[in-house]
Amino acid sequence: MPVRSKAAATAAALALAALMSSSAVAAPQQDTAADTQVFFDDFSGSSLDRSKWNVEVTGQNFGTVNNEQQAYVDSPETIYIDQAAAGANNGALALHPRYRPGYQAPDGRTYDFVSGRVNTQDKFEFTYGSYAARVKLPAGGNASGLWPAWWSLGAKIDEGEPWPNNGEVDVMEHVGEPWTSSALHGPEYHGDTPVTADQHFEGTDPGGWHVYRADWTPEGISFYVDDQRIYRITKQEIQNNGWTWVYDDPQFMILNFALGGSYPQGVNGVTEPYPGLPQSTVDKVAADSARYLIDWVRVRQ
Ligand SMILES: [Ca+2]
Repeated sequence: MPVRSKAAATAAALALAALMSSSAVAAPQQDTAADTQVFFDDFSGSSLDRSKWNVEVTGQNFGTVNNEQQAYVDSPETIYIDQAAAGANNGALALHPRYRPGYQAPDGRTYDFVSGRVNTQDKFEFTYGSYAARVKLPAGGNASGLWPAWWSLGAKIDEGEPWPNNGEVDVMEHVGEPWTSSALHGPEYHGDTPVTADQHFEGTDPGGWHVYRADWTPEGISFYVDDQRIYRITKQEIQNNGWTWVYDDPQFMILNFALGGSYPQGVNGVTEPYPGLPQSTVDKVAADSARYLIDWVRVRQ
C-alpha cells in the first residue's frame, strides 16, 4: 500500500520489460523448500487473536497515506470473526468498511468511511519463507475503488528507517477491478514501481476464494495465485538495474481494506464523490455489502 502516483515514467516501463524478459528465462519452478509451519491463524476464535495481530488506528498509530478515504478503527463492526463465513473453514477474519460520514479520528481529522487494518509487527516478524493467505475479495472482485490488500513491510521501519528503505512486498493488492497485482517497493523503485505484475482470472472468478502466496528466499521473491506463479523477481535482476535489494531483514505482515485514494484513482480516474471511489461503490459500502474475508494466514520456513 505504497504512495502511488498516476504519472508512470516511460523509463520505469522499459525497466519492467527488461526485468520481465530476463525473469521468464531464469525462473525456477520451485522457489523454496519451506516445510515447517512457523505461523498460522485460522481465524477460528470468537474474535481476533491479539497475541498474533495488532489493530492499527488512524490518528493514533499513524496518519493517512495515499489519499485514502477511510479511517482505520478498532471496532467489532470493522474487524471481526465470521464463524460461519461461506466457503471458509473454521471461520474467517472479516475486514468490513462502513459508511460513517463525519467520523472524527483521534487526531481530530474527519472521514466519511471507517475500516480495518491489522498487522503482526513485533508479534511475528520473519526473514525468508513462504507466506500465504486464503482470501475472498469484496463485492465479487468488481467494485471499483475498493482497495483490500495482503502484504508485508520491513520491520526496521520502527527503528527510524523510513519507507521504503527496508522494503515492502505486496503479495496481493486489489482496486476493485477484476484483477489483482503483486509488487515490490524499495529505495529506487516505489510508488509506480516497475517491479510489479497483474493477475487476471481467465476462467476463474476473481471474487472467489483464492490463495495468494509469496515465496521469499535470499535469491528472489516469487508470487503465486492458487499455486500458479504469476511473477518472479530476483536479487540479481534488481541489482542489474542498479537498484538495492532490501529483502534480507525481517518483515511483518499486514491485512487491510482501504477505500479510494491514489492507486484506485490512477486506475479508474474517478475524482467524485471521492478520489478513486465512484458513487456506485460508495453505495455498496453504505449497504454494508463490501467485505474482505481472510480464511487463514500461514508462514512456512
Ligand atoms: Ca479459517
